Amino acid sequence: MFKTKEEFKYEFSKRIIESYGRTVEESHITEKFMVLETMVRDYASVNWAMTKMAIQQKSKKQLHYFSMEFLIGRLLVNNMMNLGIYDIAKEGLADFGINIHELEELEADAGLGNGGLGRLAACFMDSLASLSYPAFGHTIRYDYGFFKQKIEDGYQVEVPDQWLHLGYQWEVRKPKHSCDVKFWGKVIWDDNEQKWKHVDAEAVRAVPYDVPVVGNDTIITNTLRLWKAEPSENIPSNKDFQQYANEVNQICQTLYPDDSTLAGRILRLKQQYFFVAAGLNSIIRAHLRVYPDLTNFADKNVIQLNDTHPVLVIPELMRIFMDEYDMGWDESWEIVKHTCAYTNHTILAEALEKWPIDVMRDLLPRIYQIIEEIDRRFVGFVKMKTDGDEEILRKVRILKDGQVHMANLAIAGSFSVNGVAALHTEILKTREMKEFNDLFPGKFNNKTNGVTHRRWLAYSNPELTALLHETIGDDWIKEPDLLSNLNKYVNDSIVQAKFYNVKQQRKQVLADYIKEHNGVEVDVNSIFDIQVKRLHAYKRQLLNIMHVIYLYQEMKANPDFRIYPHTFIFGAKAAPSYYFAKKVIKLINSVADVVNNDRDTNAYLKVVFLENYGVTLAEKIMPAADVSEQISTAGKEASGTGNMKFMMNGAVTLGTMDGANVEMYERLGDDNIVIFGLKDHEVEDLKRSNTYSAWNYYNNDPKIKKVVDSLTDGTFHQSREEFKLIFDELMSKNDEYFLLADFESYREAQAKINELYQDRQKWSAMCLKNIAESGYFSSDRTIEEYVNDIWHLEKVKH
Ligand code: B1H
Repeated sequence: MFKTKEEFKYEFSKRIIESYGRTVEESHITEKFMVLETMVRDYASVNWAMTKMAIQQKSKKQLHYFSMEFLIGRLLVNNMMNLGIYDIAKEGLADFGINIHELEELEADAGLGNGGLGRLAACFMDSLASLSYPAFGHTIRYDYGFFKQKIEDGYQVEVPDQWLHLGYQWEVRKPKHSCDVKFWGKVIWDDNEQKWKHVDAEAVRAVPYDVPVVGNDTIITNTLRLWKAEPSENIPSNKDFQQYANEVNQICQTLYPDDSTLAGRILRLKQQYFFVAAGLNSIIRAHLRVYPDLTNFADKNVIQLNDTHPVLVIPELMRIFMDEYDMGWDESWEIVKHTCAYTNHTILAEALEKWPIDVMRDLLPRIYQIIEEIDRRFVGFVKMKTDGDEEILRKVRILKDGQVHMANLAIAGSFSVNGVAALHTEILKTREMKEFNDLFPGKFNNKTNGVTHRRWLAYSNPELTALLHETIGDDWIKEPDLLSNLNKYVNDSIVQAKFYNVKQQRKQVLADYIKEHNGVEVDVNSIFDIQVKRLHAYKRQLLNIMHVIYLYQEMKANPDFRIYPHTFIFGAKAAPSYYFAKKVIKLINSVADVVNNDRDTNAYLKVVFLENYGVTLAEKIMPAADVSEQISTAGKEASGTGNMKFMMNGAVTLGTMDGANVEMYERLGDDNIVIFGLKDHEVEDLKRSNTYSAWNYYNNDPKIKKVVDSLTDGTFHQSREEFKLIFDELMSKNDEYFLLADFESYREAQAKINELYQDRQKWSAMCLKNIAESGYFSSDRTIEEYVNDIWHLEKVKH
């Protein structure tokens, strides 16, 4: 493998000639890109093979992270940097007259996920490899990732994400690890063999594509296994092949871009069982290549279930142990319970998965039968523990109301249940899952989320990284806690000035992007106030834009009222069927049109909606923010992870006491974060007492009335019907997420930001403090906690 620039150049030109029969100069830019990616993958392959051998030979326990989503984003720069070959490649390419950044831009953003949950899985894979822990990720190889968002006339339009267009150089197809997964059919008792048999089933071939997960400064290279569905060799006899093939191809066609409702029910359940069954099959076979039987399965494997989507792991493992390896129920159940751990990511009722019993019974007859037995035994256990308390039983049962309750199955069948931030876990333990917490003392635990500081700071913000290196050295890359060494420099005016410069540079990069993509000129001296995340009512992008409307109205009405110049920046995809969310996008764009073109105010106020927010765009946005908007209704955002990325890049959070904001506040204190709004218990009290009235706020606060009225009086759209849906959500439906209750406190918090920013030194000190305290929010810390409390892995050394 190449070690010097000259070796790199030799290898690069050799590969171009071998692959395309041309010289480097003659080759097309996509050919250069594909050869570079292949070279990096092959470079990683040596360590990859060694890692697999080391795990086998040293009989290490492995983690298997099952997730319907891995929002990995681009890998080229990340992998080259982690391998320490970025500079060699960059300079070698430059000698050929190739700008490495142009090649980087050709890589598709692998969007195999919706949002925070999928990006968390990707950050975890990076930390696991970088900390040298043996880990496998299992997911689906979707033909189309999360849709690309276009904005047309202010409306969101969804375009398919053809991420496999140029092929995916990172993946390696592994047909030898293929297996069949069975659907439909029926279950019969075989008297001869004395066991249950699944007959007349339809088989689907599962083929794995492995992607190397390259750690930073380690020889450990883990695997992300993407499962693809193909027609089996055992073609069903009762179906036309074309129809069968179409049905098979549908399984991996699209990611469900909907994290608010469950769509396409049967297909989604098929997806879940498909990758769960395939993944487990490969794990069992790998286990039996090293050990004589499955009795030590739980000692050598731990399976983390990323939300309820992969919870069929529990009954499927039972099926494998009992039906394929002749183990008894009790022995199988003990192993399953010691292997599986479950992470809960939300308390939103609509996201808690339930499957109609008849759907499950038809599609997965043997699995359903096993779930029935799990439920039957669980009912016995609960009755025994609670002296037959019917109310508790009703809450915790797995099968009820004609549905299979997946979270209940997950809790019953795993040894650990964790929430993703302290407040979220507390709410699970004391409110949402209280009965379970009483039944299983000690099973519930908290693992506050984190993000990889390598991608989100070191690689995406090289300017800030250089400043950190000259100020506190580079040990923080290995040990992110050492960012706290920056605490010594928070009040150092030279470091403050340098930080301010870095921030201005990064704001310029984003401003250039905005100019190019939105055609809007924004002032880098204005406050960049940014809210980027999925669009959802509880995340309250609407509160943000309502406050913008208020500022605009106030400046129009009162020539003495002027704010320090602000640029309010939004980025958010709405689920395609989520009409309210799509209307909020249209509202933001309509407000932007009016405000940006109003000469009375546009020196003070601009609004920008960035289209197609995703991992790659986030890498440009995070470094450029002055203010990070984290304004969900308290109790609703389980953790948030964007909040952490902003913090690491030196933005000040404007947030509610929700999710991980609470833990940021604990570290930063009142002086370095701006908190507003109702607390979780206050929201709960309001709900319980049934006293909240949106109309009271509307009638008693003229500012609120004026803003709300502007939704339907033609200010932002000629049709008064355009934003009626939003008006109704606030007024007729009594404002479920308490925007009006929090409006005044939000307005005051914004006014405070307006003041604070104008003291440049003080502001820079706040930003530096945020960076200094952000080490805690590295996913390296989160992973170490999972390892110590749940997974019990050992580091691998070759
Ligand atoms: C989170 C989801 C989610 N929580 C259902 N739940 C989905 C639910 O396709 N679906 O059906 C997809 C995703 N995603 C997020 O997880 C939380 O809202 C964030 O607060 C949290 O930071 C993130 C990671 O834990």
